[in-house]
Amino acid sequence: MLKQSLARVRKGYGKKLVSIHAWNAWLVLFLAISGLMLLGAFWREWLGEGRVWLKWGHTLAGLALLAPVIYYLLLAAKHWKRLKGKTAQKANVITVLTLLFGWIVSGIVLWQYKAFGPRAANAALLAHDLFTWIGLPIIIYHSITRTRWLKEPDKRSIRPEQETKDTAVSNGTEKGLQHPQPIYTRRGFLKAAVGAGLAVTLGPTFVRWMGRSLQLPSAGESTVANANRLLPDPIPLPQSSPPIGGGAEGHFRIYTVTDIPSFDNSNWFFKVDGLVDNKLSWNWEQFVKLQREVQVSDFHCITGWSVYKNTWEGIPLAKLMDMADVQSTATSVKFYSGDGVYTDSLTLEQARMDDVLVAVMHDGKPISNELGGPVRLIVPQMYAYKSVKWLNRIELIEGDHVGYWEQRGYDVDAWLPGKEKI
Ligand SMILES: Nc1nc2c(c(=O)[nH]1)N[C@H]1C(S)=C(S)[C@@H](COP(=O)(O)O)O[C@H]1N2
Ligand SMILES: [Mo]
Repeated sequence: MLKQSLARVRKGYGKKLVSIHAWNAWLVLFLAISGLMLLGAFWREWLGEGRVWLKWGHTLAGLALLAPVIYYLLLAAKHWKRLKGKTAQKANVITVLTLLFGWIVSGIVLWQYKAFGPRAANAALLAHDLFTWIGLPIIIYHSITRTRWLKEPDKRSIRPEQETKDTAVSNGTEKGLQHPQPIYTRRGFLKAAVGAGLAVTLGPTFVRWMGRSLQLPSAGESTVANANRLLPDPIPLPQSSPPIGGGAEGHFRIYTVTDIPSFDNSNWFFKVDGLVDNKLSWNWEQFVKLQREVQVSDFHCITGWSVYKNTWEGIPLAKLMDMADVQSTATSVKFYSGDGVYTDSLTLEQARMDDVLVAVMHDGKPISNELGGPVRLIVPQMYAYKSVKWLNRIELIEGDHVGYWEQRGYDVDAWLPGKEKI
């Protein structure tokens, strides 16, 4: 009697482990694919605003991952006992728990980036990426080795019931030797995982690798290449070259919502118009003659990366506004990108902050087309989605304009934590 009921309890517990494992596996698969898609520049262009939804899905799935993890932890003591002597499987459990813990904690910091601030978000992004590059191969390896274990049920640590060869044989069928229940789902899972995983990871990486390897050997340094052809080159001020900030620390991830545009003297212009008494328009030769200033500032993206100590050289936005003679009815400044799609805005008061810069040079060099050159906006006290790349038009307007990413879910309040909101 006692033996029987014990067996029943064990059986129920084994089933629980199997379903925890299955849930965990599917969630991790979804998280891996969506995470890699969020990371890849290739998908960023391809997804467009779908990216915001994907990011939400990724965040929600990450939070949902807490359920199987907590459920497992409740059963862990029991499972651990059953793994007595099975060192490899114990190591596997610890590895998986460490990975999940690392992903979840860093993921929560990235999700709540404003509460934690840029420094913590930088560390969390690094950890999140690191866990991914270490964890993904481990998980792929684990899935593949498990297919081998399928054929040897004794070696598996998670089973719906404590099946032994004896009972299987006593079933009288050969099938009984294998594991009838989870084998199909696991096979299906594996096929989906390997297929989708390979397509998503290798596809775009391969495409990018191809693109890069056909260009410069040092294409990792994205600032080297500049497809813009604008002459004459701007001559850096002494504070820019060598840069008074000592050179930027960190790497820009290249973001765009269109193909990356490039410009030359024939198609580049810059305008200030709208509610102004004095509409302004320049071509490149005229624009490089405008008097510039130099500033050192940090640059923070809400996805967790930052570039510190950038030495930017450009024209303070307030100066351009003064030159244009802003009318009293104007309340906001709208910024247009030469990509034809991206826009953003600041209130008049924000636009007049003395560190808002229409930048032409970075660390003493022209801003490359990939990084938004020849001219991009820099708003150091706000998250970088305000820093419109390929800026070519400034319009003074009455009322608000909701920018590209703000229309798609980014906070209208882009202020960095700790900045005084005006
Ligand atoms: N035209 C344009 N400007 C843009 C963006 C964009 O996609 N298109 N992305 C914004 C975001 S979210 C960030 S973090 C920075 C990234 O700048 P980078 O590509 O030079 O690293 O540019 C901002 N300005
Ligand atoms: Mo960003």
